[in-house]
Amino acid sequence: MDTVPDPSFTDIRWFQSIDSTNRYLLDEARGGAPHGVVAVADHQLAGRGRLGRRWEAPAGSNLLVSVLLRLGLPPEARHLASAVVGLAAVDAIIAESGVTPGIKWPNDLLGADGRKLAGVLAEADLAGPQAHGYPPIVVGIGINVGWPLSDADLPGDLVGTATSLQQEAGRPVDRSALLHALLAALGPRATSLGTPEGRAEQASDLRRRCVTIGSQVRVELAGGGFEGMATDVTDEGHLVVATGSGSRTVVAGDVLHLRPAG
Ligand code: BT5
Repeated sequence: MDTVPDPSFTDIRWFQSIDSTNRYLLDEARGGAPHGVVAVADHQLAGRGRLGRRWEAPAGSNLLVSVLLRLGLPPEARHLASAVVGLAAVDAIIAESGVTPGIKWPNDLLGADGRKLAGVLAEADLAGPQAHGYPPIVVGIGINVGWPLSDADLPGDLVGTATSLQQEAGRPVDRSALLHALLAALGPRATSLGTPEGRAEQASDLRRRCVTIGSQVRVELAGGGFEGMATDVTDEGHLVVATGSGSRTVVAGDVLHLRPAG
């Protein structure tokens, strides 16, 4: 049987320097850009994390990439849009470096000892113009490829918390090969979000990779936090946490691993 090439993620715009690849694609989306546009940067002047935090990466060292998604995704399953980018990154990292990262819910990729290897930021413009039928979701991922090489590279607040593929694999990893492997893995994963069966499959992959399940966690929410044992990820990609007073499902929030699984 002939294989049909997936047309997604072939419009790759690579910048030497830009403020933020997420900001760029959100603006492009407002101008009507279609599903599948990719922005990559050698250096970001204002790389952003969640909740106004900063994403650090020296010029030319790490993979900084965002994708514009327009998916027929029910609003309650929106978390899966960022999950498939994390899952595609795991696929690519395994293929290109031999390292197998775990996923910390909602979206961090962790090295073997729990240090952060990558972070994902999803930003939706649900009120913006719905060009091409679906609202835009921009998902950006920063993967530490060549930086940090050791704790000596890190600013004080990140010492002991961040790692890189080069540290984990013990050899340099090619950023461009990693990007192409990520986009190749993302095509079919993003397409599968269009059906309930496909979404269940992606949620199942997330469950398999998620090292938060089985961990004692503290969940930080806008109005306060709570502690419990993370027990599952739902088919919408939400985290289930067992507490002394019953099970709670977390749709969005920051999670701290108090005692890791196993
Ligand atoms: C994230 O936020 O982890 C999302 C990071 C997304 C970055 C990508 S790069 C391409 C695209 N364009 C953008 O502008 N952003 C996206 P969060 O969970 O809030 O984590 C941020 C926190 O991680 C910071 O406050 C630091 O403590 C820490 N951090 C910053 N840079 C790091 C790095 N390179 N490695 C590990 N930890 C880092």
